[in-house]
This record gives sequence, C-alpha cells and structure tokens, in this order.
Amino acid sequence: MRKAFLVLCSLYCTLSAGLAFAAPNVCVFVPNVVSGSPTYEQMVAGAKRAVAEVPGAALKVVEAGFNQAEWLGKLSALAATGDFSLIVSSNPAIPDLCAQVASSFPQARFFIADSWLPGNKAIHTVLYNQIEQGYIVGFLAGLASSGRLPHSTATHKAALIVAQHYPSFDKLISPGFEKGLLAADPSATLETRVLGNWYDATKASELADGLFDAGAAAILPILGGAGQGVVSAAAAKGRYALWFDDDSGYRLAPGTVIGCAVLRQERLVYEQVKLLLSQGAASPLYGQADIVGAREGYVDFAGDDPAYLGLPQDARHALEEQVRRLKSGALAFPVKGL
Ligand code: RBF
Repeated sequence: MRKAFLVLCSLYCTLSAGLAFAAPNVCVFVPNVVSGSPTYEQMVAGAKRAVAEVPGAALKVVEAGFNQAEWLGKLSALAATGDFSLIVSSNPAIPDLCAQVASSFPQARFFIADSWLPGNKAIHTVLYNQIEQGYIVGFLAGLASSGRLPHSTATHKAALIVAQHYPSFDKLISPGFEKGLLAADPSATLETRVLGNWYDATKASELADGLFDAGAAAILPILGGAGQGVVSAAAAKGRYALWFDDDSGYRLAPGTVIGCAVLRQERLVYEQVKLLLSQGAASPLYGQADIVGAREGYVDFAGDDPAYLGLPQDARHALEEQVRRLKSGALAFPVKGL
C-alpha cells in the first residue's frame, strides 16, 4: 500500500515537474516558402529572436509549399504531434484552417499575423491597417502618373498585379492604393491583373510589360517572390515599381523601386510570441483579434534609400506629409476587421 502510494507520488512529481519546467517548442508554419516573401522572412526572424530569449525553447520552421490544398493536412499533422506550445503563421487564409485544426486538437494554440479572426479561444490574430500601407505607395504612383517624377509623363494610369484575390487585398490593399493614387492624381485610373500564383516571376514580368505598354506609370506587385519579375520589367522599360512589406525592393533594381511601404512584422511577431510564451495556453490574448497601423508604428514608409531620396524634393515633401498625417491620426482610414 505504502509502496503504491510512493510510486504514485513519484509519478505525479515527474509529470508536474515536466509540465512546469518543460521549455516551449514553437513551430513557424510558412504558407508557401520563406525566400522572397518579406512578411514570411520577418515572421521567421521575429520568432527566432523571441525563442532565443526563452531558455531551452526551440523553434521549428516548416515551409508548407505552394499547393494550398495541402496546407490543412500539414497543419493538422503538426498539431497532432502535440510537440508545440505555439504554432505561428501569417496571412489572412490561415485562421480558418487553424480553427478547423483547433476543433480536433483543443490543446493547440496559434498566433497568426496579417489576419483577423475574433472569438476563437485557441487563436490570437493581429491584422495590419493595409489601407494605410496601400495609400502610401498609391500616393507615390499618383505622383508618377501625373508626370511629377523624372521618368514619368502624365499618363494618369497605374497598376496592381496580385497573385490571387483574397480579403485583405480586395478590402484593404487595393482600395487603399486607389485612395492614395487619386489623392495625388485625381484623374488617374487603376488597372489590376491577377497572376494566379505566388512564384512565377517570368509571367509577372510579361503582365507588367503589357501594363507598362498600355501607359502604367508605376506598378505595385503583391506577388511574394514573383514580384521581382515586375521590378525587372520596370527596370527594362525605364518605368517605376513600388514595393510592399519591407525595403528590399530598393535593392532589387536600384533607381526603379521608388518607394517601399513597410510592415513591422518582425517586431510584431517577436512581441506577440514572447507574450504568448510567457502567459501560456490560458493567455487572454487567445480569442483576441487586434488591428494595428501607422499610428501604432506597425505600418510605415522606408524613406532613407537613395532611389527615394533622388526624387524631386516637392514630390518627397508631398508624400512625407501624407505619412506624417497617417502617423498622427490626422488622416485616418479606420479598419474594423476583414
Ligand atoms: N505574400 C507573400 O509575400 N508571399 C506569399 O507567398 C503569400 N502567400 C499568400 C497566400 C494566401 C492564401 C494569401 C491569402 C495571402 C498570401 N500572401 C503572400 C499575401 C500576404 O498575406 C500579404 O497580403 C502581402 O504580403 C501584402 O502585405
């Protein structure tokens, strides 16, 4: 009897010590691949930084590949291992998949950046105000389409090339870009083309060629790694490209990308992963869907590259005034969800 009691005690101690002191494992689930996609590169960097600050914690990065039909199965398989205290991901299509996985594996917890899903106790999301992000580069496109930049004439045309239609593009990025475009060039028109995938830079380049030939003064690609094709087409035609999410566009073809509207996704992922790991599975953040923008410092303009600084001073001042107003809240495009 006494022996059985001691065995039970030691089992209890081992289990509770294991639970109390087990270092967290974090998994970053990348929908597509990391390379060439600034939001994913930043997500991995932010998660790495957070995990490195938690003694004993480990990070696994899983690239789910370009076949979106496989993402749910791959996510389920990761949750089924029970190995991870937190699964981190990014993009507006992921919360629905995580909600399905969470209903089968209720112990799983998810942080999903660049997305919005309130009310699921297993999932914390943060959405960016991408009306603001689109507005900033849209305004630059309008400076080009009204002929106020050196390599532009007043064609009053600008364009977007997107990999696929999805909620934050259709409801935030595209309307934001158009608002910025019209603010700088009230008679401009916006063309949109859909590439159909997130990797084909050659086809992206061909789409861009057609748009430039039809008079587009500047094009913003929302294409992940395929966006490079738009930048090379712009460089070859002596026209302008714009860039989203980080400032790497400036380096793709110096002088061609004249503005990068950035997201501070590295910082966001770092902060949220640290918080969620310290608060554990019962964190009040699970179930919460937050929205951040220029006022909070998560949407910004990278204006320190020579390609941007070489633009005429009056054009830069006009753009910087818009960015200042977004940051102060004097210019606001409220977003309530997706
Ligand atoms: N953005 C990328 O940069 N690379 C990608 O591979 C990528 N894949 C996406 C897949 C889906 C299903 C959706 C809905 C969005 C994807 N995005 C991707 C877009 C991303 O969420 C974000 O809107 C853009 O990076 C602009 O900030």
